[in-house]
Amino acid sequence: MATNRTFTMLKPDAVENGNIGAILELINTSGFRIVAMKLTQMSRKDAETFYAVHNERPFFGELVEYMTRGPIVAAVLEKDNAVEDFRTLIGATNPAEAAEGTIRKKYAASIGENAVHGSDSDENAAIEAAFHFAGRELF
Ligand code: FUP
Repeated sequence: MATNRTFTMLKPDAVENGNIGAILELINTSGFRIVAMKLTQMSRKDAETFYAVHNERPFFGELVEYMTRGPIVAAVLEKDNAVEDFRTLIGATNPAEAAEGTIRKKYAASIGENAVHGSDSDENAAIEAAFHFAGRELF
């Protein structure tokens, strides 16, 4: 059964470029409720664990460097059909292929530095939310 929550990170480039407010505005006006949120920084071990599925890929080292180089905003979002609708809102992994109006089209520089993360399944949304938040931090 589909759940109504997804997990997102506003990645280091989005924070560095001053885009936290604009991205949260888009998230809110697109109908998502913020259930949990914090500014935090991933350690190397955190990033290697979070992205373990990619650890054989050629870009893994750069991905870990990027995701650990500065603070991120981690958040849990709620909406009907949250995972799929949020993937639509963020756009394609490669911003060059992202649709007009999507977060990555507006704010991402490249496939490697693409401003925002969105869970790709209900199962991963639950795993990723639990990676960053304790149950009592969810509202
Ligand atoms: P997405 O689910 O859209 O965030 O994309 P993936 O899970 O496929 O990739 C996770 C992250 O790995 C991306 F956000 C950026 C990085 N990546 C690259 O740097 N190069 C690639 O070719 C694919 C992904």
